[in-house]
Amino acid sequence: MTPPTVHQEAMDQEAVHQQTVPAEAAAVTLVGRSSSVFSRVARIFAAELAVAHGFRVVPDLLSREPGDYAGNPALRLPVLETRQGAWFGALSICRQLRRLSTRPVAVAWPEDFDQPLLANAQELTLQAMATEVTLIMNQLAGSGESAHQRKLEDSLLGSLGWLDRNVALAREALARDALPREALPGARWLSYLEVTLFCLVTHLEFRSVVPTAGYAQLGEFCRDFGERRSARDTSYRFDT
Ligand SMILES: N[C@@H](CCC(=O)N[C@@H](CS)C(=O)NCC(=O)O)C(=O)O
Repeated sequence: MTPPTVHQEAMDQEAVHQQTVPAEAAAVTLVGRSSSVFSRVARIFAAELAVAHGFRVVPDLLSREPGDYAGNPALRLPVLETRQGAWFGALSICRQLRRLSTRPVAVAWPEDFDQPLLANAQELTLQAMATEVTLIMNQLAGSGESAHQRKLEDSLLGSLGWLDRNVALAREALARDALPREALPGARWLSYLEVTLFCLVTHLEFRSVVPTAGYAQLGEFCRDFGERRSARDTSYRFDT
């Protein structure tokens, strides 16, 4: 069976958002920022999985008070507050959102990747996100130029180049091996890889960290993934 087109998928997403959510999910609060790359990963998962949640903004990224990060001693966001307790970090949050959801959504997680192409795509995406955060935080804190700063920039550009060369193949492999979409008639699917990659590339644009126009394949991927309602509804913006 031919996988649904992006347009069909976008229509499916309308249905996702209309679905009633479990009562337990109403007591869920995401602590993050609308401008944060890792927070957007969690927000997209929550939208795709139709998990209702509150949103609380962390006002100051330079705060050294764990209480400002819902108790996360690593002083990082996002955090998901639930009746069970607080979940630190985007991956754990997305897994918990999956557990809270009643939507029949097939999800490919990082540990599902048993071939180097997909495993490396995931690793380079997550590392690029972490590197980008460090570059932004250095800028925010007013740290000057250093050899390490230049290495971080090389790392980010090298990873983006690799991802641009491999994103099309990786998506094919994802659909064929990790998330056989043709075997999921009428179902929805989601991969941590695609969500994180989309959040990364669009965040690099949003924060003007590096020019992204030269990464044609990544641009094409973002246009395609960006048609999902979950992506449209979570555009980056600075909280007031
Ligand atoms: N491992 C964490 C990383 C989260 C992260 O780095 N978040 C950024 C915001 S997007 C942050 O808290 N930055 C503050 C800092 O670096 O001090 C995750 O996967 O969620």
